[in-house]
Amino acid sequence: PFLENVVRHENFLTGSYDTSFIDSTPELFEFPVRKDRGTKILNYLGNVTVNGFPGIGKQAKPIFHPVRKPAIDLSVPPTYGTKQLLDEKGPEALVQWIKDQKDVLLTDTTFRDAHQSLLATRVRTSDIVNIASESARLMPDLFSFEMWGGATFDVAYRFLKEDPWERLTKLRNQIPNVLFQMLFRGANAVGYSNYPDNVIREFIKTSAESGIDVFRIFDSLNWIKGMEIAIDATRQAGKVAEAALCYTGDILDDSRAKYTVDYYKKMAKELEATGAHILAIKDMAGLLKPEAAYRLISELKATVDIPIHLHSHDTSGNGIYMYAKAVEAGVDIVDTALGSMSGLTSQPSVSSLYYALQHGKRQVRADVKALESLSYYWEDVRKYYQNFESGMVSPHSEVYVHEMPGGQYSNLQQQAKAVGLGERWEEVKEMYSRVNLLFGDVVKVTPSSKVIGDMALFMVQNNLNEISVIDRGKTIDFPESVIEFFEGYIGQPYGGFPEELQQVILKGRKPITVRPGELLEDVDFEILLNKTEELLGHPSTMKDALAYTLYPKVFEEYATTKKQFGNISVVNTSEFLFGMRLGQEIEVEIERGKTLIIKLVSIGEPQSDGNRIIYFELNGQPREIVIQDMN
Ligand code: 3PY
Ligand code: ZN
Repeated sequence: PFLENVVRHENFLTGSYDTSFIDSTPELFEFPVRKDRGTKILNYLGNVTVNGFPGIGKQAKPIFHPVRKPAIDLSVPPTYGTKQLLDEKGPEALVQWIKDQKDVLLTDTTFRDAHQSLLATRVRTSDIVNIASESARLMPDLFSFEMWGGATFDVAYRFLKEDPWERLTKLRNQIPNVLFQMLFRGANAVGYSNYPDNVIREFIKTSAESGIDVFRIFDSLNWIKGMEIAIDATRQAGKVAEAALCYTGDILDDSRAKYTVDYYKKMAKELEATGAHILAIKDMAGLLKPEAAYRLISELKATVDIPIHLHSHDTSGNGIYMYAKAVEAGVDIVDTALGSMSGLTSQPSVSSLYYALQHGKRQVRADVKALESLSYYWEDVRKYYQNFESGMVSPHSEVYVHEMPGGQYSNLQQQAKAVGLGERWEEVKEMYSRVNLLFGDVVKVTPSSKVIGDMALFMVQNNLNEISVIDRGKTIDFPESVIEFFEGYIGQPYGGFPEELQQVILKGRKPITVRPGELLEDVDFEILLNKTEELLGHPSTMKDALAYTLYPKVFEEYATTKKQFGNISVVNTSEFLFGMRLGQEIEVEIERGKTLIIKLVSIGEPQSDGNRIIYFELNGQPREIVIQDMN
């Protein structure tokens, strides 16, 4: 706008300006709110009011009360924490500090896995940023905030139509004192298939520069080759490489002989040798039972020298008991969520763990009252997202049978609804465990869990079973993700692929046995930068280029929506998801100090072409918007 103002100014046009021109012409600095920003937001609001939000549909807008926030003095800076320790002294010193702690340390997952697991990852940046400054001050003793990665990257572009990199930047600005941790799927980055090595390296480098400190790196088949590049890139960025072994099966069950204590010990040793600063036990489904946790952690402690960080999900209801046993066995860090965002498919509750360990040998270092005050905020925010709840209201010990990751449960359920299988959810879950055995009992975590989920949906939808899949397989078009899996493009499963099934699915195609990254050509970021610039209609960055590489179609749709509706991340969640009520007036701050006052006056009847005219007032001026009624 500044340049536009300059070139249109009459002194500029007539050439009669000198060096004091800018100083003496203050009106150049008054940038009008470009008219189309308001129109675009009205278009969004009109559209969601008439057509509803994907996954919610059109329904009466619920009444939401203002969220409760802890009343604290934000002018007092947050106290020194792990972030400063890492920045000042480096990863090795941080590792030593972890080992020196007597108390058990915590990672809070409320900003990432908790809502990925309870609310299909739908929590928006504005709702997280709104409590960030308070969180920095009320949880300074945390080891880390897990606040990025996993599904949050994809879902931000795909459903929330916002830029996940902005979430990282905004949170980093408000939380200067605690480490930021992300979940990284090894060679699959934050996507669902392997990417070229230069994509993995560039993603880690850019994320590290943007504020991520701890990279929890895993491979969805526990294939260490799939993790090596990411571990190396993290170390090169001077950040903390937390390499994970994914826990599946049951080490105490002799009838599940595939994944034994020795299997995990061997993997842990290899990860340590590969350069891990910390070993994570990623119990993504919550299958680790209390006695098994005690045994596994005791043995791993005797096997590796690096600290152990335990991640789990409370689906079975045994989470706190299990964590207590892990603490007894010497685990260094565990993952918890704030009370109102904990339990069930999410992590165990931080305050429950606090009380469980209170006055014991190893305790949780936290201000439990402060935790409760933050939990009230999330109790209120969670209500906005009620339509994305899985419907699970009590512990499901059946997780020990289906073994579905907590982060997948509500997402797969949404996927099942989307393909018309919402009513057959019980069957889908049962099929999920059958597909696992059909595929040779694999580690199930994104993306291998998505392959199992896609196949389970496909088999239920097409009334297939273990026998007909083979018998009729030659004429069946299997889901793309299943074909890729059997081709070896997400890595090699422990124990290999079931051969007969592999042949049926691949129909003559040859599977690969090497690391896919060895075959995939590096991407040319120059080309991708140009492409994303063209899509967005403004200069793009490496962040855009990376997002486009991982999700070309999703990014294209995101760019189209952005052109159509502008930056809709500024709209409050109640309006973003449910639109407006007739007569309602709202304020939308489109940038600091620039607020639109929007009133929905009336909604016209549908016309013969299906369009409706929506009558708004924008800053007191009447405005009409035409919306296609899709109902
Ligand atoms: C993810 O990869 O998104 C996960 O949460 C795996 O547990
Ligand atoms: Zn998880």
